[in-house]
Amino acid sequence: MNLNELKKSLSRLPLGDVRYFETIGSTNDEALAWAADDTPDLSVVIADEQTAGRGRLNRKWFTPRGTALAFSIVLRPTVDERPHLTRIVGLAALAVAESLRKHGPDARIKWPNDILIQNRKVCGILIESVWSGEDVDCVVIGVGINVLEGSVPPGEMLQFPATSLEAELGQAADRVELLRDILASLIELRTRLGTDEFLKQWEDLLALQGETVQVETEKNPRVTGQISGLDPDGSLKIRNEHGEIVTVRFGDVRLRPLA
Ligand code: BT5
Repeated sequence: MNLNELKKSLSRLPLGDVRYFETIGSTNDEALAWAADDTPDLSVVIADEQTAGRGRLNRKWFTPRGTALAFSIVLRPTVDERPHLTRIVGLAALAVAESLRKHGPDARIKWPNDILIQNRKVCGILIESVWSGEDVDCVVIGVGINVLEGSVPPGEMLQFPATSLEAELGQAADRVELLRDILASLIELRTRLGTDEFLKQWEDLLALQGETVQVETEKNPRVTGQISGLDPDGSLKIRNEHGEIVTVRFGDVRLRPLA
């Protein structure tokens, strides 16, 4: 992977600017700094290695050299998109899941921000927003995908089982092609961000449907039940043991199958 190859492969997409690093702390940090310098909508930062990759709540994201796809997109929401900001995590998750499904594996979205194959995490998404008063200035979408087996962290680092595309496909996917597919898919899905069709597409790809799951959030008590769908704002609806619908809002949510 290098900047020339990336620019060539991405040249037909209506992107802002593209930056590539062989090694970097975190592509999200770079994108946030770049966004403060007025970089245009759909600018992308890609790195071959991250030495300080971040998950939510500053958890670590493992990105060893040459094994993974790690990138961040600077999105500048339009006025029409602003009422739907909570759907942006769905936009990113759908773009990744749909692109991975073209390669074969049954990729599904573990709400809100993980992509699973065979119930193992193959991708994590980190969304960070920058506000100017009441208005959102930009949203940085960070995506980390385990491509080669070497990208999967050691078991003691994991709260949830992990996998890679190589392990699931029996061969490595081309990282540059995968990136192009994801960006193309995101650009197309974005035109439908506020529609019912978008919500339905997101719902259809949710993982763990039909299974009993447990959801823990920082603020709310633990909820056990089955996934029943999404609210229009993208919140998760769970039908609990009493048959009541409990809505789980975004935040630090931990969703897991109750084995
Ligand atoms: C996430 O957080 O899953 C979001 C990860 C986002 C990473 C991308 S890479 C490009 C961009 N730049 C960044 O600095 N970040 C973004 P969370 O749901 O909090 O999950 C973090 C947890 O996943 C960790 O505590 C580990 O248990 C586990 N983990 C770390 N690295 C992993 C990997 N490569 N594959 C699977 N699980 C991993």
